[in-house]
Parts: sequence; C-alpha cells; structure tokens
Amino acid sequence: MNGFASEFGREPAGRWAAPGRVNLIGEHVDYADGLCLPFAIAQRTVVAAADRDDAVLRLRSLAERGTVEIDLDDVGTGSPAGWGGYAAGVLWALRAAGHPVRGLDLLVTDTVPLGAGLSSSAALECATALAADDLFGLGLGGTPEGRRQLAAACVRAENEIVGAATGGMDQAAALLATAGHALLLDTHDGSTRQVPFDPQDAGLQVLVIDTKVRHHLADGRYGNRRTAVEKAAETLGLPSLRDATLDQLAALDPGLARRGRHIVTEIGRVREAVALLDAGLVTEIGPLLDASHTSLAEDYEVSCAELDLACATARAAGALGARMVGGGFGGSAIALVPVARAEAVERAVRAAFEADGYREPDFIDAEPSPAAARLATPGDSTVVGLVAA
Ligand code: GAF
Repeated sequence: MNGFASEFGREPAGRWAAPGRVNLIGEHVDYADGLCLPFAIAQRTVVAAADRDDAVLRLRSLAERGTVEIDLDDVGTGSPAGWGGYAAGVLWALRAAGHPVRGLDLLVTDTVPLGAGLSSSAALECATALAADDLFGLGLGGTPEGRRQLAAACVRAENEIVGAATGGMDQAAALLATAGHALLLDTHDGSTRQVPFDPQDAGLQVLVIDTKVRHHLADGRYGNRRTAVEKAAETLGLPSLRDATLDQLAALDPGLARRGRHIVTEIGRVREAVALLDAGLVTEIGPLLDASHTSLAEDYEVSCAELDLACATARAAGALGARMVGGGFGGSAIALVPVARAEAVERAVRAAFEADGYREPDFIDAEPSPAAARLATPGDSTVVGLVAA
C-alpha cells in the first residue's frame, strides 16, 4: 500500500484485509437468537499496520474517512467519535479481554462501499482485529475458535464504543466465511456451518444493487427494532422469539406482533433455504428471498422506496428472487439472477431509478469469497473495488 511511509515515516509490518458481506437470508434475526446465512464478498477493507511501543492508535484513511489519533486508555463510549471508534474499539475490547495489545499505526483503504449495507464497518473492525492478532502474537486468527473471540471483540467495539446495538452476523461472516459457501450462523450458541453456495455453478449471479441511500446503524431506528423484539420476548415470558409460535405472538399488541412475526417467519425461511442449498437446489430459493423482503418491508418496516423499487424491478426483469440486505433504511438489495439476464436486470433497475428521480444505483456481482486474511504481497489482487456500473 503506498502512502503508509509518507503518513507514518516507516514501513508497515504487513497488510490485512477483511471482506464485506451479503446476507443471503436471515435478516434482523442475529440479535434475536436467530439463524442467518451470510457470505463474504470479494470487496475488502485493507489495513496496513505497524505496531507501536506505546498505547497510541494513529489512524489514517486514503478514502474520505479522515484522521484519528487516540490513546487506548481514552477509548470509551462514543470516544473516539465517528469511524475511528470501530478500529479503536477493537483494540480496546481485546485489551479488556486481557490480551497484550498496544498501539498501532494504521492506514485504511476502503473498498467495501461505505454505508451500502455490505458491512464496511465490520470489515474495518475485523481487518484491525486480525492485524492486532498477528502483530501482538495473540494466536487467535489461525483457528475458528480464535476467530470467534476476535469477532466477539469486534461486536463489543460496535456495541459499546460506537453505540450501535448490532448482532454478530457481520463479524462472523468476515472472519469465518469460506469461498463457495454461505455461513449458517446460529446466534443462539454462536455455532456455524459452511453451506455450499456457488451461484455461478448454477448459472446464477447474486447481483447487489446499491441504492446509494445511506444510513447509519447508530441512528436509533435499528436499535428501536431490537428493543421491540426484546420487549416482545419479555412480554411472552420467553428468553427470545426464536421458538415463539404465531399463536403466541397473537397475544401481543399488533405492532409488536408484526415485529415478532418477522423474526419467527424469517428464521423459518433460513431453515428452508439451507435445506434447498444442501440439496443443491440453488435456483429454488428465489421465493424465499421475495418473502423475506415482504416481511422486512411490511412487518419489520426497515425497507425504503428505493429498495422496494430495486427488488420489484429486478423480479420483473427476470430475477428469481430479490430482497433488501443488511440493516435496511437504505443500502443495498440483492437479486438472484440467471447470468443471461443480469444485464437486462441492471438496465431495468437503472431505468426505473431514473424514471423515479432516484440516484443512479451501483451494481456488484457478489461472489462467495474467503474470510479475512493477511495479504501476502503488496500487489495482492484480492483487493478489488466496486464494479462501476
Ligand atoms: C446490520 C447489523 F450489523 C447486523 O448485526 C444485522 O443485524 C443486520 O444489520 C441485519 O440483519 O448489518
């Protein structure tokens, strides 16, 4: 990575990259003991890093995120504010877990589009965690169990330092996914299983449609949904809504019942999708994606007009199924598209957005890719950017 030496006056000790993710299905259930099925994408956030003898974190970004410098002893809720909280929070959480972590000089290159619902924040956290793991000899990055501990530190950073009440799906995907698979994550016990998922092999493509509508997970709307489902579970006297029945939900006030219905039906759809993928029936998951979107839009109310338009247009132009991904209120949708129809779908979505006066969307071909790793050489080609539409 050029620029590290000019920023910090020395060479980096190495570079670490963590992927963004697309969640195939199982949205807004990772904080409700649910099941989700994300996969890592080829788009990555890269950090070049060198360790320091003191407890200072110096952070620079080649993208628009600016500069942060903080003593790790000063890291706390909301400090540092903004994007620096993700990286500083990870080092803070590792220290809090008893690991011998010191300061870092860190130069960040973002290639996961920011705020697009593809987990750019988790990518930054996980790349930082892996750099710290290597540079301070924590020995966690080499095993799934160790990576789970790194993921837990990343989640603490996001929950306690950044103040976003997110679940752990994104960090698990970034640290535990494998190429050619989706990661079945059971957030009840943190267990994972690699589920074969190779859209190309089935003549399909997972087309990401970035609406360019930006959102922030700490803006209150995401946390509000989490609070609602926790309240619903508490009202029913259940540890979570995971095993609630639709009959039980009917006893709740109608607003809470709708939120709960999303959780219960979405977990069911994940189970169905996994059964289809295990049986090699990738082309048959489309209706589950559509149903997931409807549930997120109507029961959970986390979609928006641009996401709804992207999904409806993609379906009409030949997608087998389409849904919003991530936290919602903007960001991206995915469409499962026969490769031969991909261009037509892109054209149709672009035209529909133009007709409605929306910003021009971006498109990415999302391929199930490997988890976070140290990069071997300066010219490593795993670093890719958003495909210009
Ligand atoms: C965001 C959160 F970070 C995840 O934990 C998850 O809840 C997701 O929204 C919705 O499924 O990406």
